[in-house]
Amino acid sequence: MKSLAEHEGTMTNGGIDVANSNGNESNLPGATDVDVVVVGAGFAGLYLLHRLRGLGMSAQCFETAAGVGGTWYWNRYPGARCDVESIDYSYSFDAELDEEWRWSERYATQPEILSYLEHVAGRFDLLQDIRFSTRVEAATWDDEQSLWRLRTDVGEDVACRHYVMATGCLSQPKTSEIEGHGRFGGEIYFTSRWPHEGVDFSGKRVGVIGTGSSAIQSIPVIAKQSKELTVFQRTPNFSIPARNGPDTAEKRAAADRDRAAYREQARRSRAGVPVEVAESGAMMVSEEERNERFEKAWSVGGLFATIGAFNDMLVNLTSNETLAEFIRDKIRGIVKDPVTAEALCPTNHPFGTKRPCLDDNYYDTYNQPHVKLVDLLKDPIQTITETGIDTAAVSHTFFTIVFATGFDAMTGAIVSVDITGRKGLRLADKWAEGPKTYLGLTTVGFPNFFAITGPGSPSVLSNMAVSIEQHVDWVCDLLGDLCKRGVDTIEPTEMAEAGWVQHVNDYADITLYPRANSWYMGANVPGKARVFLPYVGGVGNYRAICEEVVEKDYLGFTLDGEGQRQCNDGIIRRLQPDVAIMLGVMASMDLPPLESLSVGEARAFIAETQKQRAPGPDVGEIVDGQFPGATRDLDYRLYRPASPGPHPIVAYFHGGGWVLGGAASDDPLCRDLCVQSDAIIISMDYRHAPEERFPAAPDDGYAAVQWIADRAESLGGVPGQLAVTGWSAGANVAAVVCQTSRDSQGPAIAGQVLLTPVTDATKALSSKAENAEGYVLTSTLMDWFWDHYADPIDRANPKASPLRAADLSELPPALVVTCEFDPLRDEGAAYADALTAAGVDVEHLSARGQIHTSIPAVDMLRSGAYARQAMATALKQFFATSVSV
Ligand code: NA7
Repeated sequence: MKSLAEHEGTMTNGGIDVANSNGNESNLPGATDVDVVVVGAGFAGLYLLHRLRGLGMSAQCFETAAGVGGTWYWNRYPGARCDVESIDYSYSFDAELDEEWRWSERYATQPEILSYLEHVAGRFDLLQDIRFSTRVEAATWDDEQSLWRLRTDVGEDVACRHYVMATGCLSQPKTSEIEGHGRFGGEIYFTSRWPHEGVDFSGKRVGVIGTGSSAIQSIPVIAKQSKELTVFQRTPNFSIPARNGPDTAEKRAAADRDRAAYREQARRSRAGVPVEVAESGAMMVSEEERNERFEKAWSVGGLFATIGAFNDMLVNLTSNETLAEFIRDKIRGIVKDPVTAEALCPTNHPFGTKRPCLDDNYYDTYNQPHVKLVDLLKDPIQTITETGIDTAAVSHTFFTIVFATGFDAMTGAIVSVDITGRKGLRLADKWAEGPKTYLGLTTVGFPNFFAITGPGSPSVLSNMAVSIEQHVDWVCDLLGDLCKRGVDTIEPTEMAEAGWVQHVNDYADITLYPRANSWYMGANVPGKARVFLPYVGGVGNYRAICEEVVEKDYLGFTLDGEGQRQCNDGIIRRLQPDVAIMLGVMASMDLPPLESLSVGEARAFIAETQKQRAPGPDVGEIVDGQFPGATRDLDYRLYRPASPGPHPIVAYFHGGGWVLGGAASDDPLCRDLCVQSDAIIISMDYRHAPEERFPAAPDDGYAAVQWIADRAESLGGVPGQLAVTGWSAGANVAAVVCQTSRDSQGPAIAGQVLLTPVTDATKALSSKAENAEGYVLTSTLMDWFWDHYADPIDRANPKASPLRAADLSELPPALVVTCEFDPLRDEGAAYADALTAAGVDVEHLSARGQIHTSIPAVDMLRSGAYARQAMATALKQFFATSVSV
């Protein structure tokens, strides 16, 4: 290994030769010692060095440890293994390496993984560029010279153009917050910093604190040696049998058949592992089939078989609970003492929202007479003493205490270096309320700084080997490109970063993950911001995003070089993630545009798709009936809450462009509104175009509210407590009904909730052009609806375009919901503004990232739940302030 000071001759600096430097010379203006400094010599650091060398860039790696391996250097505790199969958890960048290295087990042990990494370091001659036993303590951006100045713990200063933290996600041990930590007179070990010579537990009384992965792997091994073992458990964890052994023949065959294709499949997969993706949710099959699939997953073992048994484990609480209970039953079946078994059963978080563990006889270990579990929820630790651990009830005496208490995950290692960016901004301060990154790779204020598998990237929710390679490739391709272009600095923009942070949170929020106090949420470290740290959108999807950023010429980045500056500002993902997934599925189905069908075909198509939808939540009662419309009888469907009545009544008008749909077509939304508002929802049909054109629909709508008002009591309602709501064309009907009722001294309407209403056919508002295509309701489809519904001359009539009414005063209070990617967005917003200007009490909810059809998709799109909740809340408020008669 050559030290920096020993380097001679010239080095490249972004393609420009500069004098090499050492010591003080590195402080010469603009002089860099190396192009890139890499911190960490684990999986990421090693591959980085290899790639940078290939680019002809000079690089220096600093590593605190005395050898390569990163987390696999430090985590040497007994039983330490990876929880991803080794066939997958290995490099793919070199076909020969991939071919020549054979793992001895399905899940390799820590020594085997470490020897693999040592082999890689030797095979690619990487050691010469790594400075071991050297920690980077501080890094400061020199804005004048556009370079980073680093200081190591041996007092060395290094200047570099680019600075890459390859420090891993789980490498900074969590400091112990347990009182009395320093007092213990016996042996203390941390699973994350295990002695190289190993630990002999023979004949000893041992206490283990923690029941995460490290504990669950080491406890069965420690139990074999120790005289007595006491495990202190704060939160029981789900653990699945690893079923370790040789690779399964099936897996080996799949990998060997076409290794390149196998690796590519992993890169485009959800978690970085090529597995079959289940197509159904757990509640879509019978209980028998569900249990069969769980049994199969249990017998195969491993994380992916279990989590992948159904496609909704991490988004649907009911589905998740079936698996959670299946595992709890397994625990009860294995552990003989019922009190211990029950204490080991996790109940405070859904399966998978804390990292599930893989074990080798973990639960069975508690059947051994010398192994005991202390349930800290019942008997918490008070202090560590000179001789052991005092809980509230018992003084435990130990010879050895093992801390398996985890890590300051994802951000801990990065901010443990004192990193200062532009204008003296410290990264630790910037991230105090939670990390803010663009793509999990870069952060505003810190030019030329990259974090491999940083917060906001798939990282710990994926096979790290795949995610590391992807990040390293992305960074190195970028550096090569910047070098060619003569760009000196790259930095994300505020807008891009804020958009990415939002997208990461949006994704987390449609899953169950935020429900657990996990290290994914930063919840294991006292005082750490509670923010979901990794990106849950999946490895393949994330890779496509990173590729798109480059295709769009570094969207969201500012690039600066001599005489050049480029900034393609923007946000890479703005749609709500579940909406984007739904649009992707629809696109893959290659459905015909509705407007290309005849009206009959379009109605049949909609009816068919509705049959395939889940119904939405249960209500107390559903009654179908008929009411007299303006000219003939029409259908209604009444949804009654389960709570005792009488209830206020809401007349609901369905969507469908005055052409499609019926009283039952918005069933899930009506059920949801009924449950959440505790009101009777009556979905009132109206005559449809083209058979019965304008003004048939609003005339029927008005007849509907008159009919309800006349018999509110017999319908189970509270007389005088009547509101209207509707979606799209139905919201248009609802808005017109309010105007008609005002003008005709009709029934008093307590309020109107208008979801993405049609309000004006005549104005060319920008949302029509912006969202003309791609978001289900296209501008051509809207034109098709209008053409069927109303002659051009009628469209300016306020009964067709309520925004054109001469007077909007004295109308009922309103909630108007508009969606960002909806051609109708601006006309809904204009109606809200016009109502406000007329003195009406209006709330306008602008739903970010939503499309015209997404809020009613109760059964599919969780991201719209808050808007549905707001609609129900508005209804409740209308009734709370209205006067019953
Ligand atoms: P984890 O999974 O964070 O587990 C740490 C365990 O230590 C967990 O059971 C914690 O309980 C427990 N803990 C932490 N602090 C305390 C205190 N003060 N008192 C009692 N118990 C405590 O870390 P691991 O090293 O096991 O695994 C990390 C990852 O590495 C793993 O997920 C795999 O991806 C590989 P808590 O749950 O916080 O109540």
